Amino acid sequence: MRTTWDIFCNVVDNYGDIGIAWRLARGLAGEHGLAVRLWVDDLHAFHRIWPAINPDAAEQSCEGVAVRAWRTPFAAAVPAQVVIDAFGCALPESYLAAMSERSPPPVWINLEYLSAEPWVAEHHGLPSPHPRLPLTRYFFFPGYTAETGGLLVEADLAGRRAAFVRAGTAAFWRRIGLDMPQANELRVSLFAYENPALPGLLDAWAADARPITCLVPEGRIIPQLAAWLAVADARAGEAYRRGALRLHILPFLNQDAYDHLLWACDLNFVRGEDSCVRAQWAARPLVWQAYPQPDEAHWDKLDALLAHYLEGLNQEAAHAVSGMWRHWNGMSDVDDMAACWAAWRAHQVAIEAHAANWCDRLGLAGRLTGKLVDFAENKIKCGVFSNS
Ligand code: TRH
Repeated sequence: MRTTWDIFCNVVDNYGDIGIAWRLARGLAGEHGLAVRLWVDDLHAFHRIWPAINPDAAEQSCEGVAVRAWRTPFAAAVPAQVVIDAFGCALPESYLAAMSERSPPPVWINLEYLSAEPWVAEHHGLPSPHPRLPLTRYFFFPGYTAETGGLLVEADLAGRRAAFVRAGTAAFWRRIGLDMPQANELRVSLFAYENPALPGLLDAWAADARPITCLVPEGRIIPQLAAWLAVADARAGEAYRRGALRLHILPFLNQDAYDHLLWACDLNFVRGEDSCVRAQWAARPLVWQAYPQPDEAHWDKLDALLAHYLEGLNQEAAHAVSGMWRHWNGMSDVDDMAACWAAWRAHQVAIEAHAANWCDRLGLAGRLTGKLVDFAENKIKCGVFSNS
């Protein structure tokens, strides 16, 4: 009998929550052969990253995953053997009660946000007894070291990416309406939150000595982009030229096509959590905009990832990368954008080589789906079901 898994995803905002929950569900079902049910409270957000999803269906099956609309009040459902609440979302009370009535109770795991901060390893796997019910919830922390829950990645990703880079880029560019890049051209993807540093970056690109093509999937950055272009709106399918810079607005892509964009570009501006990890697996240089948090808590996250990411890169190139990342995230101790961009350009070759090496090293953290399955199966085998 296949082990049954329930994943609960409450979409707080944006696409990271559902993006990660969907990637995880696909991996557990497709690679591990598990019976996975994914409960999502916002199927419209889901539909955006995976258009095959019907946003109005209470129940549907997609890619071997049973997808369920998570509605209030919550309809009675028999809990799975393993229950995951993604990012600490509160499970429905009736479902929790049903969990506590199961014998043995399910293995209950809270999948946390990813961080490169050192405390993550100490907290990974810790139990927390429920205050009332005979249930124990375990904290599962993704991370960049072997002591953590590792990173979301498919077993065949490196092979698929290599095949795409070898033979698939021309078709990809054609599909989105572009020619192959010129020899000295830089292709950049831009996925970002509103950002006061954007006009400075676009100015620097427009003034670059070599052509730059920037591909922008539709999203929150568009109004700011339109303002810089001095146009009323910018829509998918439109293209603009300012100096050395060509800007192409793309439709929002499905999750797999977005990977192709990351693999095809020379540099990727990414944000949040999932696109940041995908850009690292793309083995290309990236600039990360961390999800803004109160009291600038995201700056610690950014510096923690930089500290890992820059290991092994020569000092000047490392300075150029951290200058770009920190300036892009509003950290004040860095040069203006023109200087940051000039430094990045000056060290581009070293930065590109480093991105490929980093991607090889990332594997040392382990694959999150496999680690999660081992963790849950161990708990099932050991019969660690009570909250003692
Ligand atoms: O959308 P985000 O800003 O999500 C954020 C973060 O996850 C953040 O950590 C979390 O706290 C907050 O939501 C609530 O960025 P992220 O994580 O990169 O997720 C974007 C998803 O959208 C990712 O799965 C890739 C996908 N995507 C597409 O499928 N098509 C596209 O065209 C683009 C640009 C992204």
